[in-house]
Amino acid sequence: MSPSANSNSTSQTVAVLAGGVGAARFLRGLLRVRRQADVTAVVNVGDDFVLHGLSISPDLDTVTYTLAEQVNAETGWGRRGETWHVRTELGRLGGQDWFALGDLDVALHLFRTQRRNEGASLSQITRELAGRFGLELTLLPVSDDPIRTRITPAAPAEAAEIDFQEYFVARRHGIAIRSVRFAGIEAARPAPGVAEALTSADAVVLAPSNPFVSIGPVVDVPGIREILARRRERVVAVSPIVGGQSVKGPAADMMHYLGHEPSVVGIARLYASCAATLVIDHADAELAPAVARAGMSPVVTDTIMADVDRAATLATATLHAVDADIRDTDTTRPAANSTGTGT
Ligand code: FO1
Repeated sequence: MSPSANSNSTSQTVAVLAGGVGAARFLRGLLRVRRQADVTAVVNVGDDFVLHGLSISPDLDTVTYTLAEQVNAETGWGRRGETWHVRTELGRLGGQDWFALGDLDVALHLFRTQRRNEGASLSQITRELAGRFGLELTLLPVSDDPIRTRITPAAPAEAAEIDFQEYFVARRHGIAIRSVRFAGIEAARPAPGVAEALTSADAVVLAPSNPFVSIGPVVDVPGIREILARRRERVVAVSPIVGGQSVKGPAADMMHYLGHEPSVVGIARLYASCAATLVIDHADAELAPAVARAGMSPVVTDTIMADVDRAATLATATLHAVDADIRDTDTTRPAANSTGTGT
């Protein structure tokens, strides 16, 4: 824990809406400036699927491995120091090896699958796994109910609808898409603790994750968007788009295909109803007035998390942004196109 954790006046308890790699890196930085006990991560489960009969929750695992310093730093997912005997043998046998499951990772999926078969909920299993990886933050799947992200390709020759991992991994998110939906979400309830954390946190952060397939299946769980909208001044988003490009993954391409401007302004239009502040990179500073016109207070800072120190600096700027926004709301709110520095 950094010495700054207790020595500044910014929001103490923090809830983070999280996808995979970008969110995990943000959380790692956040835990340099906040105590684990003060942080709750509410994680996307739309990417979850069953392969070889195993229950796989990629975003929960990416967050767990990253915060436990066990992640493969190159890919951002999977285990550090992984071996691949199972996958190699599976390929030799002619089995499905398109989704890379390392040996250590397989053990975790076996554990989750066994516990599911015993009747444990995903949030209970996630708590057990977080404890076994030595984590003390509250790590929650957004829901214990099944939510599955499904993608409709744009080309009529393609299948009518494909599973998220088929789009993301098997097709390397390289195809044009027509739409995204979250099967099961209408009936899904927030997992125990999710609504409470989002209601009580001093600050709620939408991590720099894909707005459609990472943050979307979290905020679309019935009740979540309403909580955020009611506490909008306490909600801050970090843009996953820098200079019109995704920092990682297909966010910018998806914005284009789904009819949104692939820029921080497009992000502001998507998030304005449930977050008051948008943290954008210096590369997009000239778009700050347009972000303000789209309904979000822009804060310009360095958002590229090249290492954990920079992620910690971004986390600090993000928390300061919420508090600045609250102060502005309480007293004299600056003109809509003013640009904070985030420090
Ligand atoms: N992503 C890939 O691009 N290729 C893979 O083979 C792959 C395997 C994998 C195994 C376990 C796991 O927890 C994650 C894995 N990921 C892989 C990442 C993951 O599918 C995506 O990053 C997320 O679903 C998007 O957030």
